[in-house]
Amino acid sequence: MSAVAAAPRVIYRRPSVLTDVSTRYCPGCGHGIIHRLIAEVLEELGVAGRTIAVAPVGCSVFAYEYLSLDWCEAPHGRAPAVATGIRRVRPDAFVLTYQGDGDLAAIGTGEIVHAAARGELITAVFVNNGIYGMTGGQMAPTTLLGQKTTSSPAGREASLAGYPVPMTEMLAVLPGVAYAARGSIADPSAIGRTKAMIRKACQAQLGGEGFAIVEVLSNCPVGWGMTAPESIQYLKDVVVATYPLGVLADRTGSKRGSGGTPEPASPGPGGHAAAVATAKEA
Ligand SMILES: Cc1ncc(C[n+]2csc(CCOP(=O)(O)OP(=O)(O)O)c2C)c(N)n1
Ligand code: SF4
Ligand SMILES: [Mg+2]
Repeated sequence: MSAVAAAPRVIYRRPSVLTDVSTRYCPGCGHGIIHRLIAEVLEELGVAGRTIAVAPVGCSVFAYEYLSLDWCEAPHGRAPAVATGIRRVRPDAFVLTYQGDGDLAAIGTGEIVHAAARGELITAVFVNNGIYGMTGGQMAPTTLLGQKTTSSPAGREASLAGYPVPMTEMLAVLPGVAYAARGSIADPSAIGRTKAMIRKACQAQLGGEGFAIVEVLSNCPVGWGMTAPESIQYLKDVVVATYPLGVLADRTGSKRGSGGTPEPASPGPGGHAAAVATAKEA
C-alpha cells in the first residue's frame, strides 16, 4: 500500500495584487516590503478590484509597476488632492495614496494637511525613509538631526535646517483624521504590526470614518550610505528615537455625523512628546 503524501502547508504565497516581476529598487530597499503589505491587505479586504491608487514622485512612484491596481499619477505632493477628486466623483471606489517623505512632507505639505483636515475618505500610506532617495539622497524635512545626506554632508544642524518634522503627529491632532499610526519594516514583528495598521486604516475608509494615514519608517541604504543590514539596525536603534512607533490617533467608532464624541484630538499640556509617550503599540 503506498503512503499518501501529506498536503503541503502553505506558509506564504504571493498576493495576486503583487505583480510577478523583479523590482528596480536597490538591494535591501524597504519599498518592496510595504508594497507586499498593501497587496495582502487589499486582497484580504476584497477591495483590490475597486481600488484607485495615486502615485507620487520619488522611488515611491514605482508602486504603480508592482501593485496591480488602477493607478493615477500625481507628481510633487498632489496625491491627496487628486485622491480627493477621485473619491468624490467615484464614491464606490476605494482610494489609496502612496507617498514618500520628500513628496508628502515637503512639496506636498499643504495637500496632505488639508485633505486630513477635511476628513477625506482616503487611506494614505506614507513611506518615511528620511531622505530624498530617488534624486540622490538629499536632506528631507524628516531627516534626523546629525544625519548626513548629500545636501547636509556634515549632518543636519537645527540652527541651519531646523528640526525633523513629525508629520503624522501633526496630522493626528486634526478631528478629520479617523486613524493615524506609525509602523516600521525593521523586523518581522514590526512588519506584522505595520500590516495591522494598514488594515485598520483601510477599514476606516470602508466604514466611512474619515481620513486615515499610516507612516511606515523605511530604509534607504543607498541614500544613507550604508549596507542593507546596517540600515535596518539604524532604523531600529536611531530612527525610532525621533519617530516612535504606535497608534497616534484612533477615532474609529465615532463615525462623523453619527453624533458620537471623537477621541480628544489635542495632545494636551505635554504636547507631541506626551502624545507620543502614550501612543499604543498596534
Ligand atoms: C533636480 C530635481 N529636483 C527635484 C525633483 C523633484 N523630485 C522628484 S523625486 C524627489 C525626491 C522624492 O523623495 P521621497 O518622496 O522621499 O521619495 P523616495 O525616493 O525617498 O522614496 C524630488 C525632490 C526632481 N525630480 N529633480
Ligand atoms: S534610492 Fe533608496 S528609496 Fe530609492 S530604491 Fe534605492 S534604497 Fe530604495
Ligand atoms: Mg524618501
